Amino acid sequence: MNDTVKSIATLLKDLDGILLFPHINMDGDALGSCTAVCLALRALGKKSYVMINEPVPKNLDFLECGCSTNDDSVLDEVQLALMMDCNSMNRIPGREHAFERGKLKGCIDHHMSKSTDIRFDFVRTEPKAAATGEIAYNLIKALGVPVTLDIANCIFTAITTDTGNFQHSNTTARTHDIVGHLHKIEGFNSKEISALIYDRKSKGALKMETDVLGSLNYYEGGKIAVGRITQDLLKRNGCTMDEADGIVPRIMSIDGVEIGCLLKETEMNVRASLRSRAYANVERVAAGFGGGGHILAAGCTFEFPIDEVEKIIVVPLKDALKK
Ligand SMILES: [Mn+2]
Repeated sequence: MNDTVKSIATLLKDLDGILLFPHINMDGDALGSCTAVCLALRALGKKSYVMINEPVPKNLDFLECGCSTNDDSVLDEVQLALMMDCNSMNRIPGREHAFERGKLKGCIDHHMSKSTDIRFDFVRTEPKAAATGEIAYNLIKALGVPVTLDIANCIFTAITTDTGNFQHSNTTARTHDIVGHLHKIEGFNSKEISALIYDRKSKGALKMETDVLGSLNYYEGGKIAVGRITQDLLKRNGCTMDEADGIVPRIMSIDGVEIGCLLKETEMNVRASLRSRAYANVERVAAGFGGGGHILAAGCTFEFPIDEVEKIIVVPLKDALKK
């Protein structure tokens, strides 16, 4: 099942009371896509909110636009619960009940992995879309809603963050076409938004980045680089995990690295962020541990200590180099 953006727009026009769900550890694409669509639905006079249950990362604070709430009782009736940039209940922990309230359930995403735990009434998956924000943009156009400055900022953020600022191989002509349209919106300033996203690092975050990059473990002659963020490291630098966003691209900027892996120790588990430069399929590695993502960018979680995680994950990462 893959519904068209047009058919979803037609359906949305008849609905009211819509909750939008970005994935846990929200990023610019998840929150930007949800907020953009929320604003478009509000422009059509509909009640709509973005349902979150964690703080918005500091560098994305401008994406809220008065849309987000952690209280689903703001809506008496939820005619649609819509997941964006994710497709499974385990990506919205703590918000399952709110999602279940949706009389209809929908999904708009660009990840390859298929949901097995939700019966969606409609799904739009575009694995070739650089960001869910591209699909959100097309949906907003199909709804006939004018793109406001707030919507443009949300879509731009979704796209710039998911493309590594237009450097990843997922960047296409369509990506630039959409951003080209955003530049025509009155007041739109990509430099200003980029500075909000990328240039508000704390001194502690920069110190943490330096610590991680200075203690990378290399494997297979430097083709694999593994970094670690422990709770201790966060505390020492007065940082939160969302401030670690810029580290993976730095790992991938090292000459000769094909696979970058960043292990993040949270209070409950260890999350692995995996990236590959050109050919290694890290989506397959992540899927082997119950995670998912894209061929060149994926993630998974582990329930044991970070030292063990490194030993375990390096084995399939080495295999991924051969395929
Ligand atoms: Mn995305």
